[in-house]
Amino acid sequence: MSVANTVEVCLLGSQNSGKTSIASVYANNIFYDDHVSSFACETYAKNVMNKKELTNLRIVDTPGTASPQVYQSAGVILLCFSMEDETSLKDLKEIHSAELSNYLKKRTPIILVGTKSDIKGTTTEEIVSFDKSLKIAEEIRDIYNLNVAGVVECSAKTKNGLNELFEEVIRRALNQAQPKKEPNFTKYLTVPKTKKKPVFVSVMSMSDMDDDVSSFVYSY
Ligand SMILES: Nc1nc2c(ncn2[C@@H]2O[C@H](COP(=O)(O)OP(=O)(O)OP(=O)(O)O)[C@@H](O)[C@H]2O)c(=O)[nH]1
Ligand SMILES: [Mg+2]
Repeated sequence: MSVANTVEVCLLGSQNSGKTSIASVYANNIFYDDHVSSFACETYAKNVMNKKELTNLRIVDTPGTASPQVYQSAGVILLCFSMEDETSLKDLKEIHSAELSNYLKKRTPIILVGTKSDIKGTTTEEIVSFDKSLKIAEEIRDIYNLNVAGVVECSAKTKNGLNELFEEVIRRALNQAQPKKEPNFTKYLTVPKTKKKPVFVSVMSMSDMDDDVSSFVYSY
């Protein structure tokens, strides 16, 4: 089966927020317990079935921030925070969104991703609640007029919520209809009205691609 379309998604967020783990587990099924800080952007790729068509998903993992060219070309942006570290959530508002509002010229859909959801119930430390992350998501949407689609909680360690996250990424990138019922670890926001036209990722034919190579990684 040939690839019907390509979707690029960019992972941003503080150090240690679990970006590489999300990309590595979803694309290659590999989870590392040790934290090895990323120093450069790295792109993971995976072919995913979506509505009986093959979508080539390119997941751009960053060291936390990236030059505008990197996220400007993405069809969806994932702003990641660790559910065990409230500062990483605040950083999304104070650092990452402030930068996006300056350099992101398109209405790219943005999803806040609460990572490490498996720690719920395993620690006495306070973890970031869904309500808290939703409040920040709404603030980012309203203060910076960014196209914040919602919040998804997931775990790279247990894979809980990971498929749903990337299904949502593909739906948003290709502007497909949302499911009628949200999973209970997901909350979508109402998108503010804007005069700007929405920009969607280009849908291209990649029939010459080797379908057997469903997952690979390269750096730049
Ligand atoms: N319990 C748990 N730990 C996780 C999960 N995801 C990542 N971690 C751990 O969190 C640490 C950081 O994960 P990374 O994926 O390297 O984080 P990162 O955001 O890429 O970090 P930088 O590259 O430094 O920005 C590692 O020790 C991971 O094992 C998760 O879902 N659950
Ligand atoms: Mg990393």
